[in-house]
Amino acid sequence: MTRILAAQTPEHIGETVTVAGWVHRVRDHSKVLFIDLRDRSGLLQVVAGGWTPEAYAALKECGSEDVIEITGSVATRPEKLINPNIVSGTVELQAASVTVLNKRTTPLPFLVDEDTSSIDEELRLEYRYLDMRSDRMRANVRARAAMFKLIRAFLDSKDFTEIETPLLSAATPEGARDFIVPTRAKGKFFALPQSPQQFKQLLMVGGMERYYQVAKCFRDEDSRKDRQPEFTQIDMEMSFVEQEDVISLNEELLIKLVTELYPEKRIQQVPFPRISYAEAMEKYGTDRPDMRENPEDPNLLAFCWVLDFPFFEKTDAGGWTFTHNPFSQAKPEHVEMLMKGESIGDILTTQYDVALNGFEIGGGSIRAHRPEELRQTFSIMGYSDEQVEAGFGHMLKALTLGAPPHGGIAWGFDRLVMLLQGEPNIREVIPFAKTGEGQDPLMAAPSAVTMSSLSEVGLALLPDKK
Ligand code: AMO
Repeated sequence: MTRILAAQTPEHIGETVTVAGWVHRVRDHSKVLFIDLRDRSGLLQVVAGGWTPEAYAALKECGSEDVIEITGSVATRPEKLINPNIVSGTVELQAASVTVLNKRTTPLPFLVDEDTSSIDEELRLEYRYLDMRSDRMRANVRARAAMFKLIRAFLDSKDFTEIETPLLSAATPEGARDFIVPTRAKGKFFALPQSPQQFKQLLMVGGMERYYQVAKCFRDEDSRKDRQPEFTQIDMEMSFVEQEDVISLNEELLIKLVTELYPEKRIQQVPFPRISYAEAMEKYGTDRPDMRENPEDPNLLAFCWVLDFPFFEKTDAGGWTFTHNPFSQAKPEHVEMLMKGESIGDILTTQYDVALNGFEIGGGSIRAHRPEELRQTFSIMGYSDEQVEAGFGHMLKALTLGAPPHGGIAWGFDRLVMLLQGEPNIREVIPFAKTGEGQDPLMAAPSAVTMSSLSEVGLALLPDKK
């Protein structure tokens, strides 16, 4: 018989149906046995007793998290036994036959019929597939999917094209350390992308005009509550736009996301307030201000845009480096300063960041689409012509072959999900997250490789430092 879901059982009152799922809880009232069966739709109460001795005996053998299939008839519950807290609370299934599809034979490392947030996190990550059976974790995983769906529908409706860019490629500067991938071409390495920055700009040169991607990014930096070595961006780029176009499109999308998926939440101010970097630093002491009137309110969302960032900052060695993105354009009124290399510390960039409740959830800029501006940015940072050519010659060349004005943004998707789901860190909303130390306890990664794998890629390990 075709399987139906727990949530569908109220549509089948009086009928014989088959359901399948996990044993969530067993309540043994000596002569009557109740089992809460869990499937992807929720819970169903199953009952067996002396009137169906075989089903009763089979269910009596079942323990938490066994996977079972049950055929039985759907009966309405008396008014006073209706349970409004479960999807099938108006009915119960009277079991006639039970098949055990997979018996759980290992002791459960923790219970999943209750919230797991107080369980040791490393243990939860090692057994993430169990952790995910708990309500909260399942809701977090599904929230990501609901958001992807809405974001894709919105961007598709605005004539964007979803395009994948390579994971194996050359390094692009985003300010963190790269994860490098050795190859069989001895001494040659790929770098995993810190972001699709260069590719999305090249897509604009390629005439795609409006690109987006759910992009995996890799940054070898210390993890924090809002940082993982591997994370997800909603990345986009548009041609023939100015700062205002990118900001207003993203604001529209963020508002739509909240109103449709989180109707219980309130956005403090629409349009989102805008604040300059200088003012944010002065008033809030940070470039990702928490503007909430009442930080105690879990349903209050205070978005804001932070603008007018300095393009460059001093390095420890006394030179200059970019604050956000070397591919950005200076603010139009500061392009001349950039080109003359004057008052470098005062040059502002077209960078815009979007912050939410004190977290930076996205950032982008209008890009330098004229090669001489990009070249000048690298020269201010002290790159020699040879270094620029070697590192960015491909970008500079592309900008000489008909590059439209363009700009874009990337959202830190995991951070946004964390804030909307009310979680304290991004690991809670990443299906298979790494620990705070950047380890994956489930797959035991990173891990050693054999000497022969190393020698195939021309590597040998240095001896341990004494
Ligand atoms: P940026 O480096 O600001 O910009 O990254 C965009 C957003 O990604 C999020 N983020 C992270 N989330 C989790 N873990 C991390 N380690 C991590 N690092 C960054 C932040 C951040 O705002 N290419 C540019 C975008 C552009 O200019 O279009 C970029 O990557 O929320």
